[in-house]
Amino acid sequence: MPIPEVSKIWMDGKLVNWDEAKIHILTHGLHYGSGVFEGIRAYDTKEGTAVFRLKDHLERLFNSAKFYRMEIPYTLEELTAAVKETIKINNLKGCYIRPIVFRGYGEMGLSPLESAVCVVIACWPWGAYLGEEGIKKGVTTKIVSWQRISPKALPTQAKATGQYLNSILAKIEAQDAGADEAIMLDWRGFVSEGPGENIFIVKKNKLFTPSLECGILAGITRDSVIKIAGDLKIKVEEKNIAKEELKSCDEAFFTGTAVEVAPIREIDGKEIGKPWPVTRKIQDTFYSIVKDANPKYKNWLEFV
Ligand code: PY5
Repeated sequence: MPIPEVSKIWMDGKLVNWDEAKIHILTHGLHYGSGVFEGIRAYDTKEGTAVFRLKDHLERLFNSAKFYRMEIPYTLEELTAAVKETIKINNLKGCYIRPIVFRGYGEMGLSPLESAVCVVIACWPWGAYLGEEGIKKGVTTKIVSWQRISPKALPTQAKATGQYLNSILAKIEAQDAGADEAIMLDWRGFVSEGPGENIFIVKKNKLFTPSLECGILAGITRDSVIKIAGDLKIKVEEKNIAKEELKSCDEAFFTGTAVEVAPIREIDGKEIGKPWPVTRKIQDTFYSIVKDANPKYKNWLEFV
């Protein structure tokens, strides 16, 4: 689906017209994937537009940048203000926000240190990543043959653009098999995550999710779900999950900013989960936070 155009994009401190938000073809980040980014959502809550866990996302952006020795030439407070400004200027209520920090035009060698660090913030309206149907009726998945990048090859906790080639291959393999989304195993064969989302399974009313050593991105939605489950008195364990445990679970669901909380309906052609009693409890609480500004979790909302 094409990106719905809005009016302005924030580029290195200036608001530029959507059509003029361009970079040089010899940008380092384009050639080598030397960039880091975030995916954030703002929601049209009943108390106004609010960005979900903005500070946590921006902190992760700064942390990702550190791995690649990129010094972001703005403070966290400045980027917070820039995100809000970009939402406001575009008259957006609920939207997806994509800050990206990348090595710009300068050198063509692999050493990135001489290339400028560029910062861009774009936002646009973006519906459910795996479709509204997916949120309601669950998504189909395939356990793909591509392994999730190993923490020995790349810092898996960094959200870096180049790392997403791994996710792209996984996504294509799943789509070719007719599935909505991929599930990747880690370098040891344990369950890791989806191309752009974390995974949880439910077994006997308890939640299990791969631990950080499984090469996953430390998702902010994952963290939110762990806290929500705790409040709902549902036990959560982070551990190594074998492929067989995944396939024989009672329920499973994805979490992520783009995907939100999406039940899994099928794994490798086998139906699972319906009617997702535990998943629905988590999902309902999540949406009560982001849509109705559930007072208990209000500190997760940054009002614009
Ligand atoms: N794992 C990977 C590899 C991700 O890319 C993402 C987020 C997550 C997990 C979930 O993290 P969080 O809950 O912090 O969002 N993916 C991006 C997103 O905006 C990009 C998806 C296309 O959801």
